[in-house]
Amino acid sequence: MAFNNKRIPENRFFSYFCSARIKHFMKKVFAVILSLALLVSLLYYAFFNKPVIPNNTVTQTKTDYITPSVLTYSIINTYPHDTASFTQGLIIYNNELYEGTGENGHSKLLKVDMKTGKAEKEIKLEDKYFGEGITILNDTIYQLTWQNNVVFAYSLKDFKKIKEFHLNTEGWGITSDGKNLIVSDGSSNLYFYEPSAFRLLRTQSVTDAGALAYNMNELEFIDGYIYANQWQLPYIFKIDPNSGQVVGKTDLTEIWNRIKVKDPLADVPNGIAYDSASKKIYITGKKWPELYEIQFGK
Ligand SMILES: [Ca+2]
Repeated sequence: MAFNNKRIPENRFFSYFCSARIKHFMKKVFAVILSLALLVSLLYYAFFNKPVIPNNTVTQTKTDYITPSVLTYSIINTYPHDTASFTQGLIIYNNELYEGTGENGHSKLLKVDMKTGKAEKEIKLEDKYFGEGITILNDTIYQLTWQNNVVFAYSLKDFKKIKEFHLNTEGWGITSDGKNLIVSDGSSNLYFYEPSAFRLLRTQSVTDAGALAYNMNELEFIDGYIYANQWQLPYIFKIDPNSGQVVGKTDLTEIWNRIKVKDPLADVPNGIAYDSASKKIYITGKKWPELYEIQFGK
């Protein structure tokens, strides 16, 4: 029979059967070994494998930084403010209010009667200059310009220009710690200058909860700290001048909203002045119709 001719001989059939069983058995053994190897590897990595750190590698450690406290404030008094003034600098010196304003063609240095908001004395800058922050140290008024790289120094009594200094950066805000001048340029840096030659002494970066703080604008030195408006935002930073850390933050949103209702053309908050004799603090903004005496809470 054709069928019989194709039958596997018994010895060959036995050999084939055994071979198939061995293959099947070997596959099982291999699968078990593979599973065990995988399990051992996982256990090893889980319990014994630690990262190897070379001796000269500095591990990343958490930087010690201060989380700024919330500085509340209350309005003590309200005064009129000239809405033509694009306020860039505000200072009280010998119980008198001085203001520096910006915009090409409108930049001024003013002595202002706080009760009326009117200028008692003023000079206008040449149209090419965009005025910025002002401060007064030893009866000399310093006025920054934005991108003109010039700082003007005036005599306090008659606003007569007595010096000009070159500034490498943009000029935004300026204040004094009673010895040196401190300047902001809209970046995260504060620059400390020796006043007689406007020589740069040091640069201090400012950090807010460990991150660089940007757009610091008008400045005021109050009892050992630098206060700074943050441009386009409602915040005033309280900065430790030695570490550059923001230690406190005030949110002027409520007062800014109030101003915008009074005058839709009112621009950003900008302007902090401190009367060290009376311990009074004043704030205003660009083209704001009002200037406020405020008191910080704790
Ligand atoms: Ca100021």
